[in-house]
Amino acid sequence: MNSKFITFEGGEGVGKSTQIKRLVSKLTKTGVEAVRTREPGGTPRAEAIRSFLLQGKSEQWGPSAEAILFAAARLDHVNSMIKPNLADNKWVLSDRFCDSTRAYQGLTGGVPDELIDALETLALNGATPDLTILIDMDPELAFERVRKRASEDGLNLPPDRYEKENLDWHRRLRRNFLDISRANPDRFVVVDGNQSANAMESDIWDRVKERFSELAA
Ligand code: Z5A
Repeated sequence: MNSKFITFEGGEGVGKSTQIKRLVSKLTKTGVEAVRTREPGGTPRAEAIRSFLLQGKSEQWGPSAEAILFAAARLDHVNSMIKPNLADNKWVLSDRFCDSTRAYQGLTGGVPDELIDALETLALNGATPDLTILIDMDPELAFERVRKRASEDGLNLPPDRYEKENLDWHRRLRRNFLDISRANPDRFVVVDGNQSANAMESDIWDRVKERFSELAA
């Protein structure tokens, strides 16, 4: 079976990490070799940029500089992790990818389309996802999940770079992700995040089998 590149997108707490793990495990049971990765990050150099970004150290430079940093991390991720695994015939599943830059820094953060387009061309280096799964839900409900996770984990961490934006900002972000999905109907499927993890898992599995008919064989 030919390798595939699948990305998961959406706001914080919608269930991307939970579902990506479940999809890797489903694919593995089907005999597909699948690897999970994330952005920003996925390689040691990109993880170093992740810490810098999410600790808010780049905020004072403005959203265009942040978009460039996300792209720098992505370029290393694509060239050192994503492409080699695809070339090795593995399926690569990434928790966030280029649509996060377009949604967060571009459409919501105000970075012009021309810069976002140029960074995308540079950083993807031809590695366009075969399928992008957008998990869509009301950010207020998603934040309740994040708060519950923090209290169950006994963590009292300060909010990261984007957690501290207000609810209106996150509602705009949600609309922008949906706009991106409508502009790329051949690549995106949109899944309702406001359902149980098991229901979402079977919804996603049905959509993946629909998209890659070789899995159903
Ligand atoms: N960012 C950017 O600005 N530009 C870019 O180009 C890129 C990223 C690539 C990375 O954050 C930040 O970087 C992100 C965008 C920005 N900022 N924000 N905000 P991250 O990687 O640290 O966090 P995240 O991507 O937002 O993930 P998350 O908080 O871990 O959420 P999630 O992966 O979508 O959800 P989860 O971990 O699977 O689930 C959250 C909790 O809900 C957890 O306790 C689960 O057990 C629970 N859960 C999961 N599913 C369900 C269901 N169905 N029902 C009930 N509870 C559930």
